[in-house]
Amino acid sequence: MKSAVRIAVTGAAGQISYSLLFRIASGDMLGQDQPVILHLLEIPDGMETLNGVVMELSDSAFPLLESIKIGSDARDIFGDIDYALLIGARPRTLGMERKDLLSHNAAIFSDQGKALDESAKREVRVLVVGNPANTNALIASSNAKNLNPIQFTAMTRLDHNRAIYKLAQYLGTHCSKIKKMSIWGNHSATQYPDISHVEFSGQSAKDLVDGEWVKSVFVPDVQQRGVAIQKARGASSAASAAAAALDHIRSWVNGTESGDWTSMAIMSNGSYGIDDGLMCSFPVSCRSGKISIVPDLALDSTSRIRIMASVDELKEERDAVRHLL
Ligand code: NAX
Repeated sequence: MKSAVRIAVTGAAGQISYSLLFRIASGDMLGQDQPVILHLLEIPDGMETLNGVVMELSDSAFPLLESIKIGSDARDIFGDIDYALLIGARPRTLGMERKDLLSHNAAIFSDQGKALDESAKREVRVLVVGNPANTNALIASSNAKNLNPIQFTAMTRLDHNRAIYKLAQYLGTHCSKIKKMSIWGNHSATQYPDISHVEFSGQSAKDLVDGEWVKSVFVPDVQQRGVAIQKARGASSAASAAAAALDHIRSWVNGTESGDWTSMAIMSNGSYGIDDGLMCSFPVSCRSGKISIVPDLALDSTSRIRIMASVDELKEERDAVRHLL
């Protein structure tokens, strides 16, 4: 057996965590030979609920779950961790402006970035899920002065998986047959799900789909899928978000399959004309724990316009929190 790794999860009493924690503990994230120690962060108001979650985790008697630590002090909870899944965030409440949401969460993620810098292992890998995820990841990374920005990512894997499902359904095939989907930009309604490079059974998907369907059904439905789920369930996506978080970490650690790639928001290095230093979603491949933006993809003018519209939103978000960077 390997020695245990320490995984911090914030917002541990929330909806996403309620699905995620049990799957991490059962080996779905890092494999059946990898024991885990959970470090769970909640705000004081969430501690009672978290105690209940810990009881259920304990009662599951997971063979891989070595121990659980809980608390409200990020510096303590992030001590010596190998992974940080930053899920906890202030939700947008009725009447709250986007800029208010940004500033509430900016304060949380600047503090958590500093706490990671002070307490986590030097090679910690960070996934930000809490919204606005891209900008929260940018803030956390900027405040972790001694950690490399490449250790920080934000989640667009749920959008990626949604796009795969939508296209597979249209083509009458299974999700596993769809390769090289891309999500560009922000994890928001401006994101650009891009089928330009998708391969399906050795063929280019672009040649098999109606351009009008892509424009008026595929793109808006993927962009608005979260809202559709919220309406149907009366609550936002939780289990599928947890599944996407597991996929994200697995791809990062184990690598993307040859002949395929995935989507992650990572720090831009100027690729595709996207400003250096923005936390933007790109098609990426992972090898030996390293994430690389897929190079040299041809982008038509429609794709460029859509990508840049989302990048403009990322710039606005960055400018609104510049004092914290
Ligand atoms: P919940 O409201 O169920 O849970 C959030 C939890 O975070 C609560 O228990 C709260 O007490 C805790 N929390 C708040 N501030 C905290 C802090 N400073 N430190 C530690 N814990 C804190 O939300 P849930 O449905 O679990 O969603 C969590 C976040 O994920 C939200 O911001 C949501 O918008 C975002 N999402 C992001 C997705 C993505 O693809 N990137 C998709 C799903 C989801 O919408």
